[in-house]
Amino acid sequence: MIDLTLSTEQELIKETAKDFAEKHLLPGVISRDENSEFPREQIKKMGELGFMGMMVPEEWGGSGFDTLSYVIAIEEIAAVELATSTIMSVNNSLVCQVLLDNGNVEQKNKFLKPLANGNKLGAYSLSEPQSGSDASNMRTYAEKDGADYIINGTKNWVTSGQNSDIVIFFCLTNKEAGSKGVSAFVVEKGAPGLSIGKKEDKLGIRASDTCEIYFENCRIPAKNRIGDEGQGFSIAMKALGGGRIGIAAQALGLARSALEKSVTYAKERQQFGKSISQFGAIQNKIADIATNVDGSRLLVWQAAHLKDQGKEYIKESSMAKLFASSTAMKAATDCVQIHGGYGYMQEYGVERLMRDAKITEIYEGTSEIQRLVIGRALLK
Ligand code: COS
Repeated sequence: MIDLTLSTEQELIKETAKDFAEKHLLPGVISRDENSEFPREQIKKMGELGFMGMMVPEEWGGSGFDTLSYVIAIEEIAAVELATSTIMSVNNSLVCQVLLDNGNVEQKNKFLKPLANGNKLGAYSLSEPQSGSDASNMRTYAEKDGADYIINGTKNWVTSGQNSDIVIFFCLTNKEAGSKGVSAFVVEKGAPGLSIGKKEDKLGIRASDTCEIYFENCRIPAKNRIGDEGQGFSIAMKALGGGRIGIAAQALGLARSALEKSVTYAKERQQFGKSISQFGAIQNKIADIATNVDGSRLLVWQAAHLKDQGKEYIKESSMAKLFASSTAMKAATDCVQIHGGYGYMQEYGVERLMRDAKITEIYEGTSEIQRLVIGRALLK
């Protein structure tokens, strides 16, 4: 039986997230975007509401919700500020999830608890300047030295790189073994030899910080390795499989916001003596956005549901991300078009949607990589 009705608890999560977004995110959203200002107070409050470790059991500091509840919350946050939902998504589905699935008891106590209860913020670092889609082609290397590792290399595109307290990163422990030579580690800010680069000046999601991180003979204890040597690539990929459901939910939230703004404006705006909502050209755009928004939600919920059932969800996660991100980009572009000249101006809060939407087609795996994952799953 298919039942798409939300439970009472899920309705409450949706309402809480929506209410928070309208009261605490909406007021400063344009200025945070303009000034690339990190939503520090808002992230703190989201921690208090239990939104930073939603899928982590309560014993490890989280809220103990399922993936469906998580995507419902992400949709509401992203509908108001995509940048904030990015910070939330990375902390939840990449950082906390890696520690929950692969960390030992000591690592969970030390790192997971404060990340899940919102006292600390985490970053996830896989990419390097020469290795983006070809993720295993990394150069950063960890050399074993007694009870420590000494790390050298450069990572890039690290979300929350400047504002996080800890970074989960992936590097080689064996230079000859390809993806089997990758290991996962956690490093705390302030570790000797770790430095953080300047904040990148981005097209969109400007309130979230993105930067390079540098390891120069950075010494970290071997007990900071997550899982065994050589398991890192599989840990990274598994986390991204879940993370992509979160990105799809972000894209869905943004697309829904574009739909709502388009409907409101189309009804208000008068041209040629009538509301522009009466023109077929506008109706067609709005009908297409609405259909794709609902299609995106069904794909997002399907992937989340499969994950919650403990079933295989990698293909469905990539399908949700591929479809929802393309929907977000198209919906935001059409929303600007419906608003005409006003849509192009910053103060109407519509041009930001178009700038923000683009990243959902790129990060946590480009649309081309999602097609590769879907194709491989179908043709194996
Ligand atoms: N879960 C667990 N293990 C996985 C996995 C997954 N989802 N996907 C791959 N692996 C494992 C494979 O099983 C394989 O191990 P075996 O050799 O034992 O079978 C190993 O990892 C290498 O996999 P594969 O041969 O498929 O690696 P490729 O180099 O072909 O890369 C893609 C696969 C392209 C899918 C991967 O590199 C990728 O997702 N790239 C995009 C990275 C990305 O999203 N970056 C965003 C940065 S984070 S903002």
